[in-house]
Amino acid sequence: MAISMKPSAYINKIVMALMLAVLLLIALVGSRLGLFTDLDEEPHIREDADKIVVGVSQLGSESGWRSANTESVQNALSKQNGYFMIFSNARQKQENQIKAIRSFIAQRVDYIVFAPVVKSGWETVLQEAKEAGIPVIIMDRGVDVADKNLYTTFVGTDSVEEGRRAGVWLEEHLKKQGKADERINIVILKGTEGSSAQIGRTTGFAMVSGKHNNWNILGQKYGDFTIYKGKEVMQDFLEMYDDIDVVISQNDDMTFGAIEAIRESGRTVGIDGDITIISFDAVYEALEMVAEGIINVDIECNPNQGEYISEIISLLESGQEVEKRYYIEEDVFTIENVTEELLEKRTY
Ligand code: GYE
Repeated sequence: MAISMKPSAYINKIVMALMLAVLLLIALVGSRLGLFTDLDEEPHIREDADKIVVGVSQLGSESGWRSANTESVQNALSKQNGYFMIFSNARQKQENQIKAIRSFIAQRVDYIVFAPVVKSGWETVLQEAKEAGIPVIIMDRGVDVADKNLYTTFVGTDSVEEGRRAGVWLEEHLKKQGKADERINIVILKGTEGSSAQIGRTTGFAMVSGKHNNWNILGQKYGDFTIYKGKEVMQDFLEMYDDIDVVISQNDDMTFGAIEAIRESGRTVGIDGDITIISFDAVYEALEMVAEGIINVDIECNPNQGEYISEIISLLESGQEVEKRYYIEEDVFTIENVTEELLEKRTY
């Protein structure tokens, strides 16, 4: 007796056979296109064999300056310029940066660029990059390592010099006002604890303030380079001291917050105000406030570091030597030199 199949079982068999055929086809086409290779292994080699692969670890997005810095790097290391960039934002955490750098090493990038959130604690991961033979370009903030061969070069700003410039400006300002010998009460809003920008600016300013016994530093607190923290710290200072003459705020974002707090307390700022404001960075909005006499002086810190990085990579690509350190040119802005023309050119 012939075994006859039920119609539904028959259909099931046909469907299975069809599915198998489709899977086989996908496998065939997929392997031709290289879709099934292990993604952890050299993901860039296939698509971007002709590009220079750069892993960039940015420390966060705390300030206007930082956004401009990120944009500068992204513009310089673009596809059109021959780069394949892998970008990672560490959100202010050193452990995130270490993880990102390790993943760049695992992906065997050609270069690593990173802006270290703090100065110390990089030896191990830099050693790993060195052993993998990957050149490391440190951007913006510095690192504190005994063996300078752990990285290839540094591109950034001289934060000690920036701090010193703030001190020198105050010295001259007080002289002009005939207050060189008066007691001057100062508060300092410091950036991220342990960052080279904070340490450098504090050290540079102290080099000048240390020479003046009449400069009385009432307090110094960390404001993390953010508007929010800057305002909070300034509110604390205003509650504690009612005779503040000068605010040194280590970046523009904290300055914006501090000015808000001062105004809310009923006091005034700037050239004709109760409190002298010294800021750092010189982003567009802050320069407008300098032009209006709200901020007395802004010590420039230049975030346009991307071009320098791509130039350094070009040198390294052609086997040339690079310097150990590149400082970017910077200015000091007061109401005297913030012109319409300068504001028009300012892109950040
Ligand atoms: O001044 C500040 C930023 O590291 C120089 O970091 C940089 C500083 C900059 O958040 O705005």
